[in-house]
Amino acid sequence: MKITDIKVIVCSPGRNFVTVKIMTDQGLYGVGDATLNGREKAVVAYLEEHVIPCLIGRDASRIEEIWNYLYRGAYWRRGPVTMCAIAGIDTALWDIKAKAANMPLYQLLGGASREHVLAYTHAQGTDIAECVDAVGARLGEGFKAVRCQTGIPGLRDVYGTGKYSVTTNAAQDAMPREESWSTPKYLSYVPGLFDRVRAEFGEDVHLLHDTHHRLTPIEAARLGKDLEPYRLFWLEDSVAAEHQEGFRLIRQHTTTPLAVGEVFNTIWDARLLIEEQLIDYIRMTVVHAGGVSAMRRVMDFAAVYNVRTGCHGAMDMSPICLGANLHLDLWAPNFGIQEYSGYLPEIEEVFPHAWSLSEGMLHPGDAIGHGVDIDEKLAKKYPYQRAYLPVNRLEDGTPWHW
Ligand code: EZ4
Ligand code: CO
Repeated sequence: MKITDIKVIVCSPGRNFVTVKIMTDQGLYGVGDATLNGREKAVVAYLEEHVIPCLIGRDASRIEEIWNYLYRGAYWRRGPVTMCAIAGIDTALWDIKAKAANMPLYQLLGGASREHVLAYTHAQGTDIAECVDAVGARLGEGFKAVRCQTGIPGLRDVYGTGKYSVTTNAAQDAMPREESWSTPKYLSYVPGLFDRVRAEFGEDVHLLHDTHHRLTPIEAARLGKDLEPYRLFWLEDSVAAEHQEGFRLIRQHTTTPLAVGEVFNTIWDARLLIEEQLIDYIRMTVVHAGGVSAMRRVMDFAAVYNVRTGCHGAMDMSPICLGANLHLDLWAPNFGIQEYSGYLPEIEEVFPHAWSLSEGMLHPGDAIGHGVDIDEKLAKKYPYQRAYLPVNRLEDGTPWHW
């Protein structure tokens, strides 16, 4: 089966998405997500200028060979732009292979290990009281696991909260919006949130929290200890993980489970963390990891060390990425949880999908392939809009981790 054409489709049904569509001479086609939030056009150029010309006429069934050709052949390896481009191609090729086999993708991977996959969603508020109400609302929708984020008194626009929250709506800024941060204020306020949420909703609900890379290892260790009484499902991205060794210190001090990895692009970004069992959940996801082939390898490697999966699934991962990820989740022996922040209705219309959510559980569906498509005609109605993620500063103006 030969690749005859590859299209890169950019659309913005509330937020930008980059989609790869691969056509073959057998009439089968596949789609993959290549969205890199805030740097979308860099991936488009990488694909159109550098990747697609090399793939026309090739055998679409040789996924592993094409992955390695793109990864090793570029010489300049790794990095989010490269790996999102490879992911778009790889995911589309798996879609084609599963369609050719007349199977849902999870069957090709080895079949289902479970009936459905546990999802967690987001609750947020500008303060503790607002967040507690939001948790109640999410539980009312049937979710069994909720990520809780609160604003901090005295700080304007804190990550994951407020009306501009990138995690709960599609807010896109034409120029980078500035948020603010104070680690001392955060560390003294946040334990009170979990105290209130546990008091209100009891022990049955799984609670998660995202620190978005802002602490040092010793600060993360203190937060982990302070949160131990509330038995979190995980504490996410407590430190920036370029320095993987930093997790040794956190690990020595707290039994709060740790998750990291949504900004990782390759298995090597997580190697030490997994081998030394410094984390409990690996957050990598299909689009940023380099596709289904790469994500399967990460999941298997993690399984060897008792590290479970907790794949990134905020709104900027398109419904195609989520769909592909759900097939891996259903298969992975070491599945932990899947993030699901939900989508705007316009996004769901542009990306018709077989996956579904019921009572806080997700299932990829039994359509052949990965079960997600793009309505190209509808996508045309939503042209690309330049958009940035926010940036972050300490109160004295110092640029800080966002
Ligand atoms: O900030 O996907 O856990 N979820 C997150 C996300 C990320 C966005 C960045 O594009 O941290 O909300
Ligand atoms: Co996160």
